[in-house]
Amino acid sequence: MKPPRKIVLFVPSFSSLEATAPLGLLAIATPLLRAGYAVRVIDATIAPDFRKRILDEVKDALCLGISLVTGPMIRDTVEVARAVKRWNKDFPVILGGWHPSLLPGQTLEAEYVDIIVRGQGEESMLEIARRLTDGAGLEGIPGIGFKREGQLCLTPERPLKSLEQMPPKAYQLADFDAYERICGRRWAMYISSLACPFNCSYCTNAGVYGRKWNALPVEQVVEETVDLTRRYRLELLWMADDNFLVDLERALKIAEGLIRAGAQFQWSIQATTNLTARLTVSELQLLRRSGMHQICQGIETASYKVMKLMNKGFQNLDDIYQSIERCIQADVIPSFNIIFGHPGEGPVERRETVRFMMDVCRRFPKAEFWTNIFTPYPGSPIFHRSKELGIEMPSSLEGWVDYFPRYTTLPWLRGREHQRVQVMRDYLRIAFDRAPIAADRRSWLARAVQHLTSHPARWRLDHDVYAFPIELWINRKLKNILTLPKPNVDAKLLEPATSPSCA
Ligand code: B12
Ligand code: SF4
Repeated sequence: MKPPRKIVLFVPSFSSLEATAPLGLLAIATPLLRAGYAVRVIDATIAPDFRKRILDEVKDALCLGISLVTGPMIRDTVEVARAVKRWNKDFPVILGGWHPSLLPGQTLEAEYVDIIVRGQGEESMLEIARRLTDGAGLEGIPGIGFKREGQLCLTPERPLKSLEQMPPKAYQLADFDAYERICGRRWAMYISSLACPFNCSYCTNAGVYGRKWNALPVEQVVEETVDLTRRYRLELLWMADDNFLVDLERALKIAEGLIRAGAQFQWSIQATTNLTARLTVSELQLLRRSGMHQICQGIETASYKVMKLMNKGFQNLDDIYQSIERCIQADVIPSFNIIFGHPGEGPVERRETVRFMMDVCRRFPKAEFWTNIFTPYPGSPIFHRSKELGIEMPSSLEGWVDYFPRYTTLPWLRGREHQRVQVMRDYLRIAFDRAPIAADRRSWLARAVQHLTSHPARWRLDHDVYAFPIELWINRKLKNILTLPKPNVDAKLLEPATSPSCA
């Protein structure tokens, strides 16, 4: 009997309503399709019956590939892999993506994992598929790990390829109608450059991409993005590049190209604060005219002491203020990420950050902030200090399920202080309005309550008082009354309950 030529690819839910096609799987699908394999992509976000579908699809398939990052995605990964192994213990289960790339050995140790792929997966996955088809061993394929007679074998790293050398992603496999039903907006991610020249303490980027920034040519970006948005009627593209503005001239040329091509879509980027601060108002206006409406920047802290500890010496608050002013003038939303609880951040430094956020939001109501709690990821520069910091590393793949920046507890931020930070984060959420990618489906009543509660929330944040958080309670009650679509894995449900009486 001929070996099957179908490959099933699964991506667990991202715990987010901001649903769109998983680029990692679309990337590895192209070489497989070109080699004549049939590819089924099953995304838990849009397929509530994903367990059943996977078990149906694997019956006449060659292998199952799963894409995952550290955190709650591991829960579905383990469940699905175990279920497949119960059906057929010899059916190959392959894990790829950031978690297996950063912790290859430990991931491969799981009894339900046969193969892991480290780093870029396009060529590795194809080579694995070919060997499985031929019934051959996996020796000699760089960048993978597999088991041989119960022993773990990790092959040497696969040299990184530039983005230009990679095939286009198989967007045709994505069911954009289904994503739109969940998210309320029709959008996709697009990658125009790879890696980042910086090396922030908490970031895993350098661990995988080695700070070797490289980018697609301007013409290709313009052509592909215009085609993609027209073909699938997308209203928004999120450039998931780690740092879109590394080459400013290129960024401006992309904007010019999109204007010339009559592009009709909105797009947003991620970039560091220092590179964003280089943009003049007229450059920002050019980008805005081309559709770029938002720049997401990881400021992470407003304390210079913590910035230094984060390896973010390139940031300057005065520059950031001026840059926000220019963005607003050009009608570009400056959006910022904040990390609370980085080692070295105590209550004093946290207050500096909250005061900065309050000041920015009052002066520039269009600016927005998103907050997280520091999560020490394997592969990040700070991770080698985990022992000294008292962080216990989970000893198995399953142990990483709860590693999630929304509710991480740390040896120096736990108990009442952790609860206090969580309540503070909730107040920051209601104090100022922010626009997520997902369509805003709140009723007028929910909006009105948010508006009303924003005033006491601001007072609390100004005075650092979070006891008896009645406004949060009202907001939550309302959310429960109003039926909102829920992602399959709602990380919010995993959050430890916040005590109503923390001060
Ligand atoms: C877009 C994105 C998101 C989106 C995802 C939207 C979506 N629908 O896919 C959103 C906003 C939801 C998100 C959320 C989070 N993210 Co995120 N995200 C990214 C980002 C910027 C791009 C990912 C991407 O699509 N890349 C492009 C594709 C082509 O690359 P890729 O996924 O790496 O895939 C390649 C390889 O990994 C491999 N591969 C991938 N899957 C598979 C599967 C198989 C079988 C094989 C063989 C190979 C393979 O081959 C691919 C092609 O080379 C990355 C940073 C980055 N540079 O990748 C961070 C990143 C993945 N995110 C990260 C984090 C930490 C998070 C959050 C925890 C953030 C938060 N504060 O909550 C959450 C986690 C959500 C969850 N599920 O648990 C970290 C992950 C670190 C880690 N240890 O896993 C990254 C790496 C950022 C960073 N530099 O630290 N994220
Ligand atoms: S956090 Fe952002 S700026 Fe810092 S290294 Fe990672 S991708 Fe680069």
